[in-house]
Amino acid sequence: MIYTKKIHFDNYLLPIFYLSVLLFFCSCKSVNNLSQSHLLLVDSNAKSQVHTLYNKIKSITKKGYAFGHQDATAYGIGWKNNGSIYKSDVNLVAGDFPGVYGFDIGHIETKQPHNLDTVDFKLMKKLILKAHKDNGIITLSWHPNNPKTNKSSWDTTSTVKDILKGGILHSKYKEEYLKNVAKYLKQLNKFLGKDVPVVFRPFHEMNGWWFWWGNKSCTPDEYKRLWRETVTLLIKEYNVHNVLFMYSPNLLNKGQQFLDYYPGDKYVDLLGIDLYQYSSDEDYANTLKKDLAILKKIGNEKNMPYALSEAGLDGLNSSDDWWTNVLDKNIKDSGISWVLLWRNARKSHFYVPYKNQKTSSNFIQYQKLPHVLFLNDLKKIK
Ligand code: BMA
Repeated sequence: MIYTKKIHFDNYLLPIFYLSVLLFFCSCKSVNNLSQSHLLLVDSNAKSQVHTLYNKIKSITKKGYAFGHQDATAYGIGWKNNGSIYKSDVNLVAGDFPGVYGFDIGHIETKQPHNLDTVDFKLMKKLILKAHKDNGIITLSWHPNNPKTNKSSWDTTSTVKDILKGGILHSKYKEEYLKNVAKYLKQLNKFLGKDVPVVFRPFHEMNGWWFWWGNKSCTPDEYKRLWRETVTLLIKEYNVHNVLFMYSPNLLNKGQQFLDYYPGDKYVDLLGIDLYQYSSDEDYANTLKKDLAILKKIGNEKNMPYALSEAGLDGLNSSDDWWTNVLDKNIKDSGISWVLLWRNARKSHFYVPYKNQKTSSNFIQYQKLPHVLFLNDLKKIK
């Protein structure tokens, strides 16, 4: 009797048991889906090199963060690359090249031979390929002219709504601007016959007022549509498949949220923020701490890598130990994959020391920190 009853009990429980197992696995899957949502890239047809780059960007944070410099190998203080030299102020001072290379493709949209800062596009392509060959990471910003006025990025004439689908300037944006951008991105394919993967960071600092895609010139909704249409056209219409897409606002002013202009997880692979020093070291330390904590929280929630996409102090005229005591101290625990210092244009506009600049010996110490990864360190990360 007891035996019979037990059999009966088991038979009765069996379907419940299977159902529970099923429910358990389903719930695991949804948790998994959440935490792994960004194993999926924006571009479902991204080349395998793009996946490799994405994994590398994620792996960096296990060791520290990479050091990057805008236009590192294109020019420096007192020199300009004419195609026959390969150097960088970073290397001249500290003996190693940056791990991350920023370039800007502003003016490619109108087929100019060189970008807005006079870097020849053919040379830029060579420098991108060389950086990639050396195991560096490439990130491209874009300062396009205002398509309504043909003036610079800083011409804040309201234009975004006109270049969206249905707008009077849409065909100019699509057929001219984006077609030329796509053409250039697709030309980055000459390394061992394979496409060079890059991080593309268009329409940055949108929460500031100074660009035609900024907060005084378009609404958040128009901005998000611009982003989505741009990404979709590049991938679907122009078959660009060597790109990761990075969303990067500027410093968050009072009342601003990091995600105010965010176009959605389906359209973004990585997050960034641009934070410059405009006043005291102490103020900058606070800015870095505050905004990088926000970036870290959102990056972790979204399971997306993130970077300090632009940073620095123009002219490096504060403390001599700015590199270790201001920059590194306030970013080293933030979980960023890299910091990109802005360009060394001239002695009145530079972000990385040249020989004998007053922070150069501290920069050498900074380069030696084990968690700050320059090119030789980055070569070891797969
Ligand atoms: C700014 C300045 C400009 C430059 C622009 C795009 O911060 O460096 O001189 O044209 O970036 O690189």
